[in-house]
Amino acid sequence: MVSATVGRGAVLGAVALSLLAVPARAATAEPNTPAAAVLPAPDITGLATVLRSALDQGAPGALARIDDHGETYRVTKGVADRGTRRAIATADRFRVGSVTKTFSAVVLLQLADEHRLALDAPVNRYLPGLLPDDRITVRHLLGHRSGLYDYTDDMFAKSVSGFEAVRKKVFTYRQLIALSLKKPRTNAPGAAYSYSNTNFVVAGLLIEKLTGHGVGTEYENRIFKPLKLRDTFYVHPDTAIPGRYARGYLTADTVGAELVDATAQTVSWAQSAGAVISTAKDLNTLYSALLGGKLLSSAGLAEMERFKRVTSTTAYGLGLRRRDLSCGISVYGHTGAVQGYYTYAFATKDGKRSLTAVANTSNNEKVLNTLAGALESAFCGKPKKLPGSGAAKG
Ligand code: REY
Repeated sequence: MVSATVGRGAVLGAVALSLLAVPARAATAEPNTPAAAVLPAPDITGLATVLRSALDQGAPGALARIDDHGETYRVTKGVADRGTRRAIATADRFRVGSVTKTFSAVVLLQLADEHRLALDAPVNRYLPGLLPDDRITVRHLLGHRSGLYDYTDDMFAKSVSGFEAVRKKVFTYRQLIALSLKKPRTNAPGAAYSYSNTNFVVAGLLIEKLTGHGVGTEYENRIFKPLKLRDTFYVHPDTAIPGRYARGYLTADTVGAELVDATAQTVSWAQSAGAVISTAKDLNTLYSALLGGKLLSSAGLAEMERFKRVTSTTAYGLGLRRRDLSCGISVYGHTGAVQGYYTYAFATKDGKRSLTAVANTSNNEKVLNTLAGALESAFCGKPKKLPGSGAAKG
């Protein structure tokens, strides 16, 4: 059930894999990381170990794909389907969760590029009376600084029963926003970062208001089609993933309880905050194109990349995360957590190396934290030997 593939589909063992690591290529140094003049070769053996650990911690399957300057690395472990035991494949589609937020931010930043939207204008200018505070701007939404309470905190306080209560429901954006507004704001507009799906639900409503189209149409015309993302879909409120996909398994809150097959759902509780379906290849293409300047003007991309620190190793721009890795390299992308799927999709600043790693379970912090190790393997390469433990000099 274990397979690891490199390049154009050869199936190789772990030993052969380590011999095949491509030589390090020169890459643009990150402005904030002068030591990172050369991007280390990806550590494919390390990546396989990360995915194996995710399985040991409860994920039925895990996949990773790296696209690096035209070279592709694929690693998989475990199954796409616990019933049939079909092995998971890197081409399997899955629910990307909040990676959707990058798609929504790109649409709004393109509208800003087209002078149809001002980032610092109050949301209420475009949607009169929607929000209870005229000071909340579009930029606050996209940077999670509006203070709008995240209604999913209540909705999924109990993971399985919360999910079952909404899996077939169809919400309007306004119904979701009303759920948020029942609760006090978490901070004054602009005062602090507080991650909230509500921000990107308002973003969806704004896209609809400004364009006269649903977000699916705008994603399609502005992103899916131009980038030829043929495995990327927005099917809301359909509950099925089209074509070949990995099934997603939600971990119950009770230790030892059976996993819940969460594959079929409307994802209406998230919509423009989390309902896109895609593949590892397409997400790598998305971030390569975005960071390579193919989706936004350079001014628009610069707005997206105005990062504000969240933790010592993470920062948030506009619908875009930054993670600062142990080797001093920073990567840019988004994470996703929707019932049954965890996703990490990140790329280097120039977009020339990208990684998507997925586990087909969720509500399992161990798996989530383990999967973050895929970023280290993909972008930092093999861990450096400790001084004194070999030939490497400290
Ligand atoms: C929703 C609950 C998490 C997931 C969320 N996802 O905000 C957005 C994202 C779209 O960031 C669920 N967790 C799980 C629970 C926790 O139910 N009690 O892990 O499947 O991607």
